[in-house]
Amino acid sequence: MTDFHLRYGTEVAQALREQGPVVALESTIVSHGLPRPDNLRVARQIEQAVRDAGAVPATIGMIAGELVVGLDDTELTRLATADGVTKLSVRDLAPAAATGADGATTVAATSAVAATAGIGLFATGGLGGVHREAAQTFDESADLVTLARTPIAVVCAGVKSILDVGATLERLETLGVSVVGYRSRRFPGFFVTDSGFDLDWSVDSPERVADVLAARGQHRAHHGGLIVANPLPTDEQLDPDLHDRTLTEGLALLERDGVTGKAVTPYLLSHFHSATQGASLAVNVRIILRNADLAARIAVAAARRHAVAST
Ligand code: PSU
Ligand code: MN
Repeated sequence: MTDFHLRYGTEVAQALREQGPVVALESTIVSHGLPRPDNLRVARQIEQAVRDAGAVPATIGMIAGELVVGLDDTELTRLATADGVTKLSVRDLAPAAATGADGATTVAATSAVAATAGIGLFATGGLGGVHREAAQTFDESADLVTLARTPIAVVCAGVKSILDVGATLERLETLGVSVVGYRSRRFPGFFVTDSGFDLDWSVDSPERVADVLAARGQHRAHHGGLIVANPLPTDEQLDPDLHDRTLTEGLALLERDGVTGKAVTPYLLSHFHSATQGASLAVNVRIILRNADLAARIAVAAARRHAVAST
């Protein structure tokens, strides 16, 4: 992944020059994943969570055809509030750049751009994955295949529970993407703490994650991503019964309205937020803030390690 023209925010450019801790953030959760007007406030809070933990946030998105690593507040506001902001996966970057579009980058596109920029950590809410009807629809997020070839660590609360979690984990195995639980041997279920699936690996501090990253850097055969799966504490999750009811309902509505393709994820998330009267939104925000904090602490540990190694 090279050759995109990138414009850097001033603070991000400086941090990268100094090899300081930087955390990439995606913009699709802002434009398409969270309802207005909360989305802009939350986008700012996510950046603040990264700063509070000692790293520099680099929210990535496209402004008038230009990919920006480290959107400023005006640009962030534009992606959060303007009409006609396109959801950009990796395959959309070239056509969007050529047509001068405003766009928000998904996990896939953000990972690709961040890795090109030399950023090793990325925080989001939940990854895309294999959809429940994938055996018929072939709907599998480009997040998975992109992580297979992109050297980046993504801190997330697993994959959205709207997906087929078991199939997603199988695909991650096939694609060679490492998955480690943060202080847990269970794969998180995004809104809920436990997806019901086991993990082979668990790490219990930012320093130990930095160890994994350093080990991976020494294995040149492994160029893919690392997923750091950070579950919500059980007392902060969405009530699992409410979750299951809302999901069943949402999947039925999806079929009724004939929603397919890239509209599926935003549709289901927005159903959750309205059907739970904001309860899922509060949980979603907690997830992202916790992940931003953990990613920043890992970035700090990795930068410290690097500084020690080069003295
Ligand atoms: N997780 C969330 N909210 C989101 C997304 C993930 O909690 O809005 C977005 C991410 O940008 C992810 C994308 O990359 O949804 C996946 O979309 P798709 O399934 O169309 O690949
Ligand atoms: Mn899809």
